Amino acid sequence: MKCNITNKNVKEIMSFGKMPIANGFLNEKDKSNEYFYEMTVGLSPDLGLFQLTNFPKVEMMFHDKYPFFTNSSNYMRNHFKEYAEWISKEFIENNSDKIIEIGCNDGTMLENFKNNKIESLGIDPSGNVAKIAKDKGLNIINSFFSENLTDSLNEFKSKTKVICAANVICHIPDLNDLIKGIDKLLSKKGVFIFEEPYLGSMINNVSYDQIYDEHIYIFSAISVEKVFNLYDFELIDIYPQITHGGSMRYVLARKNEYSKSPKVNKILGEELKKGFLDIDLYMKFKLNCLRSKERLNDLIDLSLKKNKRIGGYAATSKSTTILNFCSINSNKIDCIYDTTPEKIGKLSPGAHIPVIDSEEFKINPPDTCLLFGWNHKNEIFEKEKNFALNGGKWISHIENFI
Ligand code: DWN
Repeated sequence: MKCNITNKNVKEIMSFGKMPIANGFLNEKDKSNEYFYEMTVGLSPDLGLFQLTNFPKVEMMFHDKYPFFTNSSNYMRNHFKEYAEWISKEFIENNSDKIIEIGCNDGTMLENFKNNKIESLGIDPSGNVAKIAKDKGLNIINSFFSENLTDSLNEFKSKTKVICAANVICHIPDLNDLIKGIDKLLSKKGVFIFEEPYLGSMINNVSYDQIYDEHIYIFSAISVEKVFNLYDFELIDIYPQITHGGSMRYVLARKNEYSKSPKVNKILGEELKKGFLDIDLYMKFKLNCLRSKERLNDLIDLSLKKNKRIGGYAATSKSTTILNFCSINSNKIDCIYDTTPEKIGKLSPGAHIPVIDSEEFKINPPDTCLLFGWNHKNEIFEKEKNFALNGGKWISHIENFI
């Protein structure tokens, strides 16, 4: 599939090679039928939008067996509680205000609005996670968000004060359709708030593992401002976040309805100065990715030469990019420890490394452990503090991270 808002003049930056579905954890018997696509990224210079230049059909990524659950991290649960409290404080004025969350997953964010007595709606295309949210008593539609869908949402049309999302908007290929749908739902003073892994953090950390099929775009303030400007929306505020290794929260509203925070122009200016519209920046990123691949393979080979047993920690979507880009398989990494029942007992996509229950990590830890859930470092290190105390060595694909 191609991105429709941006596919004109996209300049190719690099290929990460053949990639499977990032969350396509599979059974032994399905190995021979595994789907792969060529994962290439590019930049649309007009919009400064960093994006995949092709990716699998959305139905292959989001379905009734989607194995990511927002509540799998204590830290993130708390983050969403604070996010919801902040939205209520800043934007909810009275009980007649309505809120919609696009990509509500298991309802971790939306349940925080239950006590507000405002009308809320969650929309998610993955049936299994949507069911968990429904079972919490939330108002949920199991569907992809689209302009068409808004035709069935009469009670929310032009009446919604807040549409929010977290780590979701970059999953939606058709940004034209998305914004048209948002436009139909928001009230005159309505705001669209979303947060996502931030392009600037990805470039700084060389955390190329943020790039995988679900992350069709890696946004910056410049690209968000430019894309939404096309539909008469503007960026009115912006809040850097530490989640997911460096994210950004964007607040958008119809043009001239709110005054603009000075932070917006400050961050836009900084991005321009750093060269976010300049292909050279991304060519340097490419070189850094290639160097990072070499460094990680050297680290792993060094451990193997010393007869160390290597494991991976957290079977994240991101790990699929690292393992497949760096050609690391079960000859090098024994297993990946994870908490998700839907992943345990399966093989990692492409690399086919067995995923096992993270409880095993306490009983029979490896000598060296590659931290795939690096964005959850504090939570994981606290939980697994005995590993390092007993001589275990954490490693990461991100230089100077551990
Ligand atoms: O955007 C997305 C983000 C928000 O979540 C999605 N496209 C999919 C998913 O990406 P991810 O899989 O890289 O997310 P996380 O939150 O970095 O990792 C979640 C995985 O880590 C789960 O499989 C559970 C595992 N985990 C664990 O085993 N032990 C996580 C924690 C915190 C732990 O202590």
